[in-house]
Amino acid sequence: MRSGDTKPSSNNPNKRRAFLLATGASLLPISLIGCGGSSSSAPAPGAAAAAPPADGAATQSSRSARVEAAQSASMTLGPAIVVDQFGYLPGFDKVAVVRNPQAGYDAADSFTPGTLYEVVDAVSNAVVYRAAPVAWHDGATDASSGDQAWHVDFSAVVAPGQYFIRDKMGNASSAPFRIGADVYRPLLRAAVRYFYYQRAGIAKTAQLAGAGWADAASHLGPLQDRQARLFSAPGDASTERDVSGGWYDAGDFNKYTRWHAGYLIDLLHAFADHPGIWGKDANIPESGNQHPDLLDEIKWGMDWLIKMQEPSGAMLSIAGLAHASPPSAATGQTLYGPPNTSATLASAGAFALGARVFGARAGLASYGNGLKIRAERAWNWALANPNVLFKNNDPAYNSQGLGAGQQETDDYGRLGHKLAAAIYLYQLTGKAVYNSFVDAQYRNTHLFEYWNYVSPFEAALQQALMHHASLPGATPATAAALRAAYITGMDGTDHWSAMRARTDPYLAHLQVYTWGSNAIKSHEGNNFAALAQYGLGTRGAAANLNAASHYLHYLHGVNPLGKVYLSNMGALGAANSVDQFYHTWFAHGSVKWDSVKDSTYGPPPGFLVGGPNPGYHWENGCPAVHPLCGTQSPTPPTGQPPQKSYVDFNDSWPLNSWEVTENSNGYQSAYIRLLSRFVS
Ligand SMILES: [Ca+2]
Ligand SMILES: [Ca+2]
Repeated sequence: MRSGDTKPSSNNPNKRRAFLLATGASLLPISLIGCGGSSSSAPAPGAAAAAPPADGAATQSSRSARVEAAQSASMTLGPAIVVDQFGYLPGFDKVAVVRNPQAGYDAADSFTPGTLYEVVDAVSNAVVYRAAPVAWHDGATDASSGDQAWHVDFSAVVAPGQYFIRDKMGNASSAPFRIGADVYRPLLRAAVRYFYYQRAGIAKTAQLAGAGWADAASHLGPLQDRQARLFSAPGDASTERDVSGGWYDAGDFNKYTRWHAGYLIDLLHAFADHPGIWGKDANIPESGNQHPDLLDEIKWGMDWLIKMQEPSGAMLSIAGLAHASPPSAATGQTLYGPPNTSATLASAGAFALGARVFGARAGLASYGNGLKIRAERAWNWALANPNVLFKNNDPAYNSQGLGAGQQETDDYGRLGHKLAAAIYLYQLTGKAVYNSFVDAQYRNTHLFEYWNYVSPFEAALQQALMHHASLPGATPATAAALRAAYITGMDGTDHWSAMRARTDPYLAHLQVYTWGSNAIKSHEGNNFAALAQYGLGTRGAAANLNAASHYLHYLHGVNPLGKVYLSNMGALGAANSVDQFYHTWFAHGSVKWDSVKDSTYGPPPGFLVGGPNPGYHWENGCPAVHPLCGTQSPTPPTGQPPQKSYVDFNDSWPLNSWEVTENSNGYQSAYIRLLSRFVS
């Protein structure tokens, strides 16, 4: 940190909030495509979005007819009792949340819990456990959710089976759920299969993708990914190069190098931390080979990153792709952006970590060695070219229309990527130069500059730093300082203090809800889990993993909507999962893919959506700018307590549903990392 800077007080919430929002804004991809693109006959504008969310009752599940019959008549806009709809691990905490809405779209609902709750075996109908609900914060209404809440702790139930929670007097029941050691394994498979659907440049066969989502290889036509040209020279064949493969970034199909490198690092950590849990049964093209399918998927992504590297070591910044539904129908030209330092530093880290992970696998040693050479080449180019910027979609760079989200970052962002690259390169090569860089720079991270504040918005950097502290060769003083800072930070206001105080009635506190809040929930779960992973602090692994598990349960239904924030999970046991979300392929108005309920197929299972976003707003200029605005900004998500700022909708401009529901490979990799900690 520059000496003489005036630092905000450590307990100044406004400064801290500004910091969070600023860092969040620089890290979250933003997708803006398809202005006015819907050709379908529009329903009453906004009508779909304004409709209440699906009843939490188990309408998709015939096996739970008994549960449905027991739903309280007084709750029509949402469930009264919310649980993890996939279930719980036997030895872990289990807390159902009972809710009485006070504010938000369901404020007209009310629920008064009875004095006795029962855990019921869904097969035998036997009551296996009884507990009294405990009022959250003496009956207060929580501002983040707009709800009064009660907790029913049934952690004592450990026998594998299928259950539901029943309010004996209130005539309400939860969705059914399982208890078992394997409850999350099918989810992990679905979450990994997400990346197969996101692949560019490969045919998705009916056998692998399912008949509803089969599609020819996308973006392989004339002047597309195999003949991509520099964005500023679209008519110049001499700039052509092959940028085929990789993954569509989110609901948009562009491929952003810096972000892509980050996805690879997250997935490589997930794989390397628990190498034995990954199946070979994901039903992807490589499911028949000797490698776990997640590793195959990572290699698919790594192969694309390789294509983006120039002989100098520099990394091309972005590939901008055409859009259509299905993806194979896109015929427009592919253009790429020039190299920039940030993408090159991020890729140096991904190549280095990949070199270690792939290099240790039988049959992939030479692939790993190639990645090692690429990592050092990228590092050296970035050292010699430390400030090469490129902003896509920016008039200052004459790059309007190239990509959607802004892949470029700032000085601090580059420092973070450089630190991560140095850490992974040091582990890979043992060269002192990388270790010295970490020693010289680690105190310039926000973890130190902001009084040991651990931020879920800086998960990738914090993850790299804790990884560094675990390396046998790390400088002892550096490793000790990193560990101490992280422990202090995680003890603080927004982490263990909030968990201990049950600041959030849904037990997954976030200081702020932003665009992509479900990713931030995943990161925060991973923040707690890192304490267990690296043996940090005094609480022990079980306590830290229990804390992390509440963030997983939030994403699986322990939230004010009682919603599983993954798409189309009815067949995998969810009573109420995401019906539709913003994605170019699974587009609003599509007869085949718009929604699970109203289309032939809907979207595939397993896509994590962005989540509640109180910053959502319809297009500036609405309602005058276009009839599709309707008369008011869709409510919800508009005008709600933060945790209720959500509805399943996928309307494009001018309703801009991407701010709430769009998926992202970054959200998905964070979720996979969290989920994998609970699969054995
Ligand atoms: Ca495989
Ligand atoms: Ca729709």
